[in-house]
Amino acid sequence: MSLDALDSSYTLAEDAAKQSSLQIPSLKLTAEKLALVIPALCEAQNLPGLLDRARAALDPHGICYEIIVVDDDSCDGTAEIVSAIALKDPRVRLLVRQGERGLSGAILFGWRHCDATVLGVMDADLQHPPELLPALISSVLAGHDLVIGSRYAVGGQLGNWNPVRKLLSAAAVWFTLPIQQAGIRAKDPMSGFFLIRRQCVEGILFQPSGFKLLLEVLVRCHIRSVAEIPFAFGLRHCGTSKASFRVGWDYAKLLVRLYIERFIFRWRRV
Ligand SMILES: Nc1nc2c(ncn2[C@@H]2O[C@H](COP(=O)(O)OP(=O)(O)OP(=O)(O)O)[C@@H](O)[C@H]2O)c(=O)[nH]1
Ligand SMILES: [Mg+2]
Repeated sequence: MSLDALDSSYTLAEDAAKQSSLQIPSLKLTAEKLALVIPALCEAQNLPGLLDRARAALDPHGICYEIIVVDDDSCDGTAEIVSAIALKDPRVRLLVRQGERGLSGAILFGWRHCDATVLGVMDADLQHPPELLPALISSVLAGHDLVIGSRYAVGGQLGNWNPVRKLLSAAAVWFTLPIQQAGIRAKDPMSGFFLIRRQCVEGILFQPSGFKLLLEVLVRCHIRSVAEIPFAFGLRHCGTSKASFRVGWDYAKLLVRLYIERFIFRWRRV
């Protein structure tokens, strides 16, 4: 799936808190716009609080933005709740996909259905602090193509994970190191919280069924510079996790595919 196929109780890590209070250039003045996609599957209880906090974080900075919730036809009233909010605030939009599933596909769907110059994503379950958004935008406007809310950057935290999950996560990150592009290697290539310049993802083919879009971005896109801003990964506020054995299996398949692309196809072209 390529973008040009269509029209177009957390605590902020100290550094991040400092950065989020920075004065940032107005996106209005720079003719730029942020589209923040929130992929959602049965997140009705989390979204009102998240949307309130995201708007409260962005509004004081005069940023031109829209928040797009991409719901895969959840049956818990997610669409109804977001529609009611969107009726009162046109900067909030709801897109519903029917008969489709897949986190990466949902994000790409939202990005394709907007005209923003800066594209972003964050989870719906409040594990990603919306108060970090101004710092992320500031960093994009300062010249970085990709800015990641990072659990592994100095000052970031993984949260209340058990040691086995921490170990698996660290191993999963380690396996990405050989395939990430030299010079722009990220410490947290599996974060679901990042902003990227639109031109970096246009024309790139991604795997819509995947759960780790950022890794594909880091491997496949032409990115000149990456910044990571630390944050403390929170606990899921309400609802249930969609991470499953299947997600782990899909991740393993994605890694194999990226390794093949990186080392075998490239080798053959030589
Ligand atoms: N639209 C859509 N959203 C999805 C899908 N799968 C997951 N999501 C959303 O993607 C985000 C990440 O999913 P989570 O279940 O929180 O995954 P996780 O954060 O890795 O796992 P936990 O730490 O256990 O919460 C959440 O906002 C989900 O609602 C999907 O198939 N379609
Ligand atoms: Mg989550």
